[in-house]
Amino acid sequence: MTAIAYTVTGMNCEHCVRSVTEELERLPEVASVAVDLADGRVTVVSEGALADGAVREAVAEAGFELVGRA
Ligand SMILES: [Cu+2]
Repeated sequence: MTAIAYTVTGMNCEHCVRSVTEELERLPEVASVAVDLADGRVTVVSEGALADGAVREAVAEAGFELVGRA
């Protein structure tokens, strides 16, 4: 298992958190997702390698922007 934290902008409520979490959980490699709303930090636990680009796309699909690794 690998945990990587990312900074995501635009989230401002629990609904945003749920949207981002659901999109990331669609990725087959993703085991779990934890979102710190106050810090805009999204921690993704994955099995094996997870491409930053795939995470960025999932976050964009939810309507938010991945700035980079936190
Ligand atoms: Cu929201």
